Amino acid sequence: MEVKNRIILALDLQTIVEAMEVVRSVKDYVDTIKIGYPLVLAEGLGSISEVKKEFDCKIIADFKVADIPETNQKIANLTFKAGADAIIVHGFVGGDSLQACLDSADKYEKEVFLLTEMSHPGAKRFLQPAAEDIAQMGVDMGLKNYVAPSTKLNRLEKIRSVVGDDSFIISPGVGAQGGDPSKTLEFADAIIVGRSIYFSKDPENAVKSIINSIKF
Ligand code: OMP
Repeated sequence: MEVKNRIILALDLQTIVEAMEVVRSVKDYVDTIKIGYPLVLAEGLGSISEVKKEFDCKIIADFKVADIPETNQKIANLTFKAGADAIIVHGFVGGDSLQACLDSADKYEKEVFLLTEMSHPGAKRFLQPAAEDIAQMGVDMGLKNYVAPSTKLNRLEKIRSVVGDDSFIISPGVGAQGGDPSKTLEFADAIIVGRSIYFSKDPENAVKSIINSIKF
């Protein structure tokens, strides 16, 4: 997936009006937007197509899908039908559950991102010990897209070594959770940024200063 300026906006606002306002102010710099439960549960699945139609951007649906294969497939089908270009899927539920999402993505010609390890401190207990195995499962199943944390650079580096340089890693946790854009981009292909942009008084300026801080 091509990501303009290597920045993905996490649009975790809870009204479509606020969400549209933020996207409008950053649209010259950002062409890939992650929409997840906060906006969709507040405003409906239609938010995906609304944002996409207005700004002609790519949408990654962050539904962290983690169910049995049959349910995963329904979730993925509905998500792609709603206009998402990609979906984020958990790996800890196993290969059959992941495969169901890959099958759906194939059918709709869309993409799957596999979540390996997470950015928050609590992920250390259960997810961290399994993360490399999850990433390896992705490699074995031919997956190209991964999510790995910017807040734990040694772990991000490790995941990169498992999935290889040809894989595409997007990395959340930059800004509000303490991750650094430049350091993250040494190992990731794009950063995911939410609050530092949408809570800024001037989102356009916030994006510009992140771009300026990135040593390409
Ligand atoms: P901010 O912390 O506001 O920049 O937002 C980070 C975004 O990335 C939120 O939408 C999180 O749900 C998401 N995220 C993480 O923060 N950590 C992860 O490990 C994984 C994700 C994700 O899958 O996007």
